[in-house]
Amino acid sequence: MKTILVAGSIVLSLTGLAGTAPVSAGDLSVERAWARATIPSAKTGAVYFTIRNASARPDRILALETTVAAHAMPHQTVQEGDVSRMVEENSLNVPAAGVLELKPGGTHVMLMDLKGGLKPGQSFTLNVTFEQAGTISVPVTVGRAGAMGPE
Ligand SMILES: [Cu+2]
Repeated sequence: MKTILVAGSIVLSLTGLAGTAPVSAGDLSVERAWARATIPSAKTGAVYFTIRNASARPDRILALETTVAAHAMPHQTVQEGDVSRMVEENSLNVPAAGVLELKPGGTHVMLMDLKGGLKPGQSFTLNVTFEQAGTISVPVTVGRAGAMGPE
């Protein structure tokens, strides 16, 4: 009986990770890709993920594209006293042999002109084009509104 319970919990945890499995191209891998749920009429949303670069050369994001929004662009959250605002970044750099982490309150991919909002449990593809590694199709899982990480 004990054995069966243990096996059951392993299956559950594997299913939970399925939506955020790493995808890679060349020396880059993208993992833990997620977005926050929005209300159905929302026009903007945010996507977060972690990029690992195994190469001795830096890389950078040149373009972002998805079917759920008209535009996707890199944004940075800037804190000025008590006020935080978002500014567009021209490109996102992935350091040589390093990690670029997109997370709430920091760097993120802004989705503009969403086509019907983002629902919890929904998944969609974000195509991320890098200067060196080429295009990676990243599966994104939508978590709760206000979530601080992938579930
Ligand atoms: Cu933003």
